[in-house]
Amino acid sequence: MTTTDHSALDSVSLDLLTLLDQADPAVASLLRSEAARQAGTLELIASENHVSPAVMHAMGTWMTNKYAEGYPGKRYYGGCEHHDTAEDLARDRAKELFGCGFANVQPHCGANANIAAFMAMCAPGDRILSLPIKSGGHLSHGLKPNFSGTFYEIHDYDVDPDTERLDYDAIAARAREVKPRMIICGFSAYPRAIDFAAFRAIADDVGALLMADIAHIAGLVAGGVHASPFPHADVVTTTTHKTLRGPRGGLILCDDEDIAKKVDRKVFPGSQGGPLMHAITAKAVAFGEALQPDFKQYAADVVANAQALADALVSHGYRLCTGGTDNHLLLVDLQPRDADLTGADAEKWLEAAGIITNKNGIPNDPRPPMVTSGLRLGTAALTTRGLGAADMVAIAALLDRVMESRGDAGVAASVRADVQAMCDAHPLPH
Ligand code: DSN
Repeated sequence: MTTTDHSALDSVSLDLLTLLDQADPAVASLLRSEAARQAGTLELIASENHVSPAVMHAMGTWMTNKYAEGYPGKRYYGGCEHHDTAEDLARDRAKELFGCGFANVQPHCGANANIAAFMAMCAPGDRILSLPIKSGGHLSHGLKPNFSGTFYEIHDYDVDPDTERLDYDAIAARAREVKPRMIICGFSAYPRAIDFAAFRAIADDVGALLMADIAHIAGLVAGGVHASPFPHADVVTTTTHKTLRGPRGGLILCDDEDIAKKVDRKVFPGSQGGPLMHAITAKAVAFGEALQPDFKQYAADVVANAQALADALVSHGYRLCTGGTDNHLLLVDLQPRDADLTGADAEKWLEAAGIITNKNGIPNDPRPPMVTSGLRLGTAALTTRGLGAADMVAIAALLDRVMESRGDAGVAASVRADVQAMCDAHPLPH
């Protein structure tokens, strides 16, 4: 799709753009450009996806006009009748999806969900044991400038330096040394399955609470292709927009009634004001979609595509951290293929060819975070567009052509044409 070709847009989007052409041409123009960018590029960022038109348009409705501080039935504002219904729908669907007794759908994002979960489970200064960002963790699990690193005493566990996988015996030993109040599992750049039962055993051994941040794998858990953190974790946080394919936002889940009460208090009034009711409404729509039988097939296809992409990249001579993947993401170590190739270069060269990725540190990366020696790839968005295993083999070849040429402009243009053809054959959801 070019900036003037709207054949792949749904009718609501077309109406919106017509409206904005009059109301705000500058915004209409940038939205057209962004729609065209998404339609005409291959999205391999592991934390991104393409929502359905139903989810997208549920975000932009009358629900954005309302203050609804509080919770259904207990609001600080009048006129919340339909907002109560929307929030109850979202909560009930989230509970059904993840098989748990409690859901708070108000966190504005994953980091906010984590702030509220920390506040519910720990006191400032408590010891936390988590995987650092340099080894695949998330900044809200303890990075110094983040709230987590500022207000809590953070201790690290790490992946095994040889296998790059979690070593549960080593984590158990570390937990015995640190004696944390809470252990965090769930990661941003870890391509292997997480053994939540093993983490529970480690937590029980030292009397710690267990928090699982399943932001990346939530859709795989909902789709039944990754083990559930329930009944093992005391509290579960997630975003709603990655493999779960909902609107941007956060979600907190648990089973324990006392923890549930604390979570509600720490989301509102503890760390947020008015909930984003338009986003909550769209979460309800997305959870409804994830409860449909075809979402299980989607989740299985995401994992199958990641494995096909992994195998194809290995056949081109790339080394994958941990040797492969069990989930939706791969972490490519670029160094063995080309010692001078950085993640930053790869990201830039691939973008010029229409392939969108992100540079990512690998375990023990000698390069700084804005450079890196790694590239993180994910298959959630491509799978939404209906690309399959054969396409993953073709995409691996395109990635290699760009990398092999070290960003040559002619090669980028030729790959760009192949990317466009693939995109034209697989339009965005519409
Ligand atoms: N920034 C997200 C990611 O890309 O993994 C995590 O919040």
